[in-house]
Amino acid sequence: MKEKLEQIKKEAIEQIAKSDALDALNDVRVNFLGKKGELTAVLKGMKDVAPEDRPKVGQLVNETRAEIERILEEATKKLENIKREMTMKAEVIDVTLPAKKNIVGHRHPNITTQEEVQNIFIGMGYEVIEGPEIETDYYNFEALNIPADHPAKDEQDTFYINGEYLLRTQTSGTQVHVMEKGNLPIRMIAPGRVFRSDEVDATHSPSFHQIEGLVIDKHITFADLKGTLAEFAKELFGEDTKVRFRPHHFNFTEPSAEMDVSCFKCGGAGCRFCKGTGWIEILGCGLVHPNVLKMSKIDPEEYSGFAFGIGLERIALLKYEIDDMRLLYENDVRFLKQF
Ligand code: 2U9
Repeated sequence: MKEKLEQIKKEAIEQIAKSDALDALNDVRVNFLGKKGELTAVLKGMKDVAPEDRPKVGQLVNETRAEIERILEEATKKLENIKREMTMKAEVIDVTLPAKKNIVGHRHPNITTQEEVQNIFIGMGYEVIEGPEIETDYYNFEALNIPADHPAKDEQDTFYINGEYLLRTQTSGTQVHVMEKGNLPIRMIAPGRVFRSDEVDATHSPSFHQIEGLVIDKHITFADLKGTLAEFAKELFGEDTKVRFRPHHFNFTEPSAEMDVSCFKCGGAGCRFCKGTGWIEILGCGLVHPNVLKMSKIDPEEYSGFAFGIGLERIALLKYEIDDMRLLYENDVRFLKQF
């Protein structure tokens, strides 16, 4: 029996020595120590051993098993170390190689412009309030003193969703929502996307962005409007910027005006940029129409206000000297990353 066990051990050691992979070692383990392995077979044969010899033989079997296990363990560790070293060699990182360039996106010129305009008004104490892009006829037109037969309400100019809802054509509904809440005074700007059923060309898009402003307090006059917007123009286009107001008509303001800034390219002398006039139109404005105040339950005898509207894309095109609005929407990164 002793010889048989010695023989098993010898064979096991030989096979372990020949194993050059972890799988092969596992096969050795199964062949010798497994349920159907050679040592287990010896244990199963114990019934043929004389009872007085059994403890001795049992001890021998256990010792042999322990010895094979120890050698297997040693061999496994050795192979594992070799494997780890090979992996480390294969995965070595050359820290001297140049790093891969991470392409990071950046703000769209529209957003940069919006934030610039917003920050100027935030600096003057205005709140920034966003409203819904889907409005009812009341908030988009009626509450702004735009009558049912006004051409702006024509289906050719407005995207109607159904009889009740439409895509807002201006952000003014946002100010109406704020006025209805009745917390006066109001000093707010409403930035956001608006929609008009326009054909796409160099200066028009069916979806564009506005920033509208509204101030309502006691004793607000046209002087407040002029002072505020003149200061805004200086901050946006430079300290030397002059402004002029030309009479205009809007249903929601009375009196109404359009504001021009002195050309920031030629300083007012006249150039290709300002089409020789020295002036560039940038916004519309006026004192809030008494009807508009009344409809939102504000007493025009006690309160007055001014409002203005800025087309954001127009400002972005001017600031970045882009001559076609379509370039802002084509999303050609090679173009956009210049700004
Ligand atoms: C309320 C009362 C009055 C907002 C105003 C304009 C003048 C204006 C245009 C600028 C270029 C539209 O995007 S554009 O085509 N807007 O000229 N907007 S006053 O007046 C309001 C708004 C809300 C309650």
